[in-house]
Amino acid sequence: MKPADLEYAEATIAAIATPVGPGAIGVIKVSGQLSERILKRLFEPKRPVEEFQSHRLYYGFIKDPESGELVDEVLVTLMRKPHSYTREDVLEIYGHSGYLVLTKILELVLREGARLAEPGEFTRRAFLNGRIDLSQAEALLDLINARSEEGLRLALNQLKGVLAEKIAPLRETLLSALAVVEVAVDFPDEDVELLSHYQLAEQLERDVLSPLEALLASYQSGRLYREGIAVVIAGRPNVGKSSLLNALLLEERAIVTPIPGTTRDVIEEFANIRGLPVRLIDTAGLRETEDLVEEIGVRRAREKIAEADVVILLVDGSQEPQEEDFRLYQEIKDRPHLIVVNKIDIASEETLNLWKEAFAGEKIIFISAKEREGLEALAESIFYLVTGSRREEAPQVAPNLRQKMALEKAKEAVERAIANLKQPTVYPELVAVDLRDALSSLGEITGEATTEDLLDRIFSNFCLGK
Ligand SMILES: Nc1nc2c(ncn2[C@@H]2O[C@H](COP(=O)(O)OP(=O)(O)OP(=O)(O)O)[C@@H](O)[C@H]2O)c(=O)[nH]1
Ligand SMILES: [Mg+2]
Repeated sequence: MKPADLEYAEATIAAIATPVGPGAIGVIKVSGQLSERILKRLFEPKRPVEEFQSHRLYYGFIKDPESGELVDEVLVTLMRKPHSYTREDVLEIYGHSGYLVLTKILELVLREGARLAEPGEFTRRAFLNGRIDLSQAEALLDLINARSEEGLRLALNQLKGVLAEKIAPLRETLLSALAVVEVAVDFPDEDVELLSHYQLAEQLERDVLSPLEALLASYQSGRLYREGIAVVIAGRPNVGKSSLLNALLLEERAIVTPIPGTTRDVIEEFANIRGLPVRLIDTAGLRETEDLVEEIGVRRAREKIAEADVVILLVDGSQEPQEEDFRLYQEIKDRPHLIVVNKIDIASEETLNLWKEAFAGEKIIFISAKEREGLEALAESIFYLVTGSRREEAPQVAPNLRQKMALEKAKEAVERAIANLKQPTVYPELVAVDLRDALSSLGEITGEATTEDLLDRIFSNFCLGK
């Protein structure tokens, strides 16, 4: 939020809340104390209304109060505080979607005293007014951006407050430990040790440190489901990379021809592999080339390989292994990779055996992109390569990067407290500092302890009208 003054923060805000373009309905959202006045000024109900009731739909027209011009036929609803998204009075106007109509209504709303909302400002108010915690606000973003069923499930869990629920008992334990330590600080001469230092350290280990470690572990697997993974298909020209991309996508996305060097740029599309959002990347066939365009394509392909979570080295099973295949293998062998032998529908037993020998010790998957054979096995191998185990399921919660960093800070502080408590001479002041650090780091996750900067950073990722 730019101007930090109160007036700015308390102003009535408005935005178009639906994607602008031709569609069935478009929604204008208004939040703040002017909502009802704006409604009364702009809305002409079909049947006279004495007093607008909360959460009721009214049918009528939006009319410019100055010119008397009719702007749109609409439904409106007023949601009185605190029973609304932002916990302020919220007005929603459902008009016909169309750029001109919606901007016209928005202009009228602004003329009546509202100001344009910033991205995420409605949600920010929901947070500032205590309706949701910060992790729930972030979950809304995840929800909107979810690319897979699992990602959606994780976002919904977080929206329900699962992460905050898991953190609450940790805070409780830290607070009671802090109370014990502070008694020792305040009454150094009293010999009332409620818990021995060692017991306190053990309690922190059991009730705070290990749950923190478990949450941190869920970051890694959660990230896979939330953000997805990048899988690059690499290989010599003409081995069937684009065919494989199309087969996995179930659509003819990339051009396929028998001419080597068909693909000259990087092609990326999202696919879903066992609930994992996967960015599939088809690349230019890797070879030495005189062609400038192709050469740039080859360079881009190498960049993509460097960033990939998984590299598929695709080879042509209908031909014998070639020098170039081995050179490429050297390039990718230190990255998470799969050797995939294509065109088994036209390959002879002999050449397939040559490939088995050539890559003995490697996991080899045999497929035919053309006949769509072996694709299940390939999907399975990709899944296990990134999730690391056969049994791994998506975790219940998946902290995002910001939350993970706060968890790490909390963990380090708790570790310091534990180490201090295990010293022969314990300085309770020092332990108290560490415990308070841990508490404030955990507070950052749910938003008990935040800064304007942090809020700006988080909410600016939202779209307008959210
Ligand atoms: N028989 C058979 N032919 C295949 C298979 N996969 C691809 N092809 C054929 O191989 C040729 C090259 O396929 P592409 O998918 O364009 O190969 P590419 O690796 O993308 O080639 P570049 O973009 O030039 O590097 C085309 O004629 C495909 O029809 C397969 O599984 N079996
Ligand atoms: Mg291609």
